[in-house]
Amino acid sequence: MIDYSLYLVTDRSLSLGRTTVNIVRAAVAGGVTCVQLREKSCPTKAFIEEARALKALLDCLETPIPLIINDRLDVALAIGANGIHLGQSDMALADARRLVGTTMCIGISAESLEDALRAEAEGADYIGISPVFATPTKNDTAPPLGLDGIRRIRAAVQLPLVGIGGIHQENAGAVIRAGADGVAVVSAIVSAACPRSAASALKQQIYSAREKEHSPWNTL
Ligand code: TZP
Ligand code: MG
Repeated sequence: MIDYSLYLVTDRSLSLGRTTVNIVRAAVAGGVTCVQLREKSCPTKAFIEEARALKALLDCLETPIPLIINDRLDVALAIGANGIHLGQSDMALADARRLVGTTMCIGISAESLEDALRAEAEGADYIGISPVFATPTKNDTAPPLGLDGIRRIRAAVQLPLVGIGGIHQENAGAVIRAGADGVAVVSAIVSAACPRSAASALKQQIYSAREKEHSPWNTL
């Protein structure tokens, strides 16, 4: 069972010249629980080499951390990734499932309640609620779903939910309190001066939001 609590999505163009491997190493030291390698314009060979290096790094941690590949099922299969993440215009979930069986988890980006219900019915393993807030990191997103969107999807879907889009230290707790199981971030970690402390601060927000949610004094 994957821990989606603090889910790092990489972006080399926002990493301020630092390598993705170094960013990931620092981020996991700070408490990231899951990593998605997202490469939008990397040649296939270099993508596979990078994915393999990350997989080796994450596998040999005391508590190994899963590596999920964005979009490219061929890369995920080549390196034996733990999962694949698919958007609404990527490969259909049923086709991906036929290719990977149950050897990999499949995450689906949902831009609406209907997307989330369909992903659950078709056998996704988790859902990325995309985007929660407006973000300059991705320029082709659907309109933000907001915290209300998370609440609506939470009420209708049993799968693990991970919010993504415009999430940082100040709003991560609200995303969890709205019903997400985890938060996925790009710039809040990869563009941070210190990715390790950024991850650690986010993790603290997530855990303290969960504690408050389960506290007998919580009347919200
Ligand atoms: N998918 C939906 S929004 C997004 C992705 C990859 C980008 C999120 O980036 P940031 O910097 O965490 O807002
Ligand atoms: Mg995609």
